Amino acid sequence: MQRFEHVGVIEGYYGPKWSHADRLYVIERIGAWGMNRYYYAPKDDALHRARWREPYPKRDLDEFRELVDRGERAGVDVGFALSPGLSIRYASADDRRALLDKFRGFVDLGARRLCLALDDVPTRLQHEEDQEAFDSLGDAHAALAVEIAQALGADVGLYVVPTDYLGVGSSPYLETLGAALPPEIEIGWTGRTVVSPTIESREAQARSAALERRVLIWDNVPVTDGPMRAMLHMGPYAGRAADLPEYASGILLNPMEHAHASCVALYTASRYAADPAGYDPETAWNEAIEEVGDGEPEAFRLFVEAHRFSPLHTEDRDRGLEARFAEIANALEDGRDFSDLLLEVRELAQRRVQVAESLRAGLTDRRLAAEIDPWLESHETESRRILVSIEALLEILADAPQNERLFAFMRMQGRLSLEPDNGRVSYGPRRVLYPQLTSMVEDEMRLSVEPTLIRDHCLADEILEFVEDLAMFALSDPDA
Ligand code: LTM
Repeated sequence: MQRFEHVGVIEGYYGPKWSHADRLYVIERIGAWGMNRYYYAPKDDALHRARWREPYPKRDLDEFRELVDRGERAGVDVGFALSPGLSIRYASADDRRALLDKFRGFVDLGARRLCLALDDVPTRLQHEEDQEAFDSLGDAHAALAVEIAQALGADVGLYVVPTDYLGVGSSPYLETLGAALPPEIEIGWTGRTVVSPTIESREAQARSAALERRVLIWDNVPVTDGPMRAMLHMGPYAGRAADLPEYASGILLNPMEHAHASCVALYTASRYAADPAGYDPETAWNEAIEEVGDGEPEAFRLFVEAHRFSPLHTEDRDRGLEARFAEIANALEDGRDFSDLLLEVRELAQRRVQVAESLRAGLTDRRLAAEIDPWLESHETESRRILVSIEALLEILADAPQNERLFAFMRMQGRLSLEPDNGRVSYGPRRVLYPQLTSMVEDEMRLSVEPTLIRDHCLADEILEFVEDLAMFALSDPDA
């Protein structure tokens, strides 16, 4: 039975980078959870990507050295990525030397893992000299990777993130890399799309066959960059096949820009990696809540329940609340009395309205409290919208004079109109685009069949609309 060799994090998203303190924190946490890799690859670090030729200043190098040292103590190999593909001239000896020198700088700090990140760069050779020197982009990438690996020697592990990094089919580009790169060079893959809802073993098998080695999965979980920025992905790691180690040498999770909030997904992934066949996402998620939500685990549980939605969990908005609400809808349809259920939902909503205050005051991890604050706001607002509408419905359906029932509906609308919208998503998205693609090849790029543009999927809105429809029915003139 194969096991994963590499398990950890690749900080490889677009947007604000983690702070040095965040990285030290995550390296320690993941090491304690049995993970063994952290790669530095933030897309918005200009010196990693757009201005890759320029050296890092001493201050950055000192911090990098501290990461390597901390990693050593925590059992985590700290690696560094460079992403030269936006401007490199593959045929230029000067460019290749500049890249190698910069990689060597990381080795001098003690790093023994490097990553050549060629994702999200032009998918054709751009420069005339390159078109003359190489038959294809694949040839240029293969030649560069082999040269770097040979120059750095066997002590350094090289991870290549190819330009064609998703999908299940093969391509001439992938076959070129597979055939040219020695087996000890790891090659990346994100699954059948960018944020793969599941990773099936037959998909991994196909990609590993094309690349002639086990793939090292760059898993875009729980990342929320680009059009996903309004989301907070707090669900458990899920949907990855139990026999993935047969075809994958490891998994590296690409986190959210919120380092501490990413720890729910990271912890659960560590449990999956330790025992893919025995992994139970909900057990791991409950353990993560206790640890990450230290100080206020019950409030934290209610909060993360409302932030589980992601391509891995497209039905999760707040399962407890949703189940009770569905019972009301069923009772109404069957003509049964649902007043007790309404009281129960009111209580669920009251508890949820308190969550933000409890977490602001009681979470032990203050950095986590700060990261999630915009979502505490949206959670509080949406919870209050639910509570206001349920309280109004209780009044509207009460045995009371018609004018009082009608005023209750108007008061409800007045209160709802004052609720702010900060654009963050709680209880499921009103609108979000997931960057799900079928191919990274320029002319073949299409949106995939996975849920991509999600609209009108907020549970708070659904509860509100249910209440409004019922209220309008109960309050309208039956003879009109
Ligand atoms: O996934 C890869 C290999 N590259 C980029 C990431 O940098 C980015 O964070 C994710 C999610 O948007 N998508 C990518 O294509």
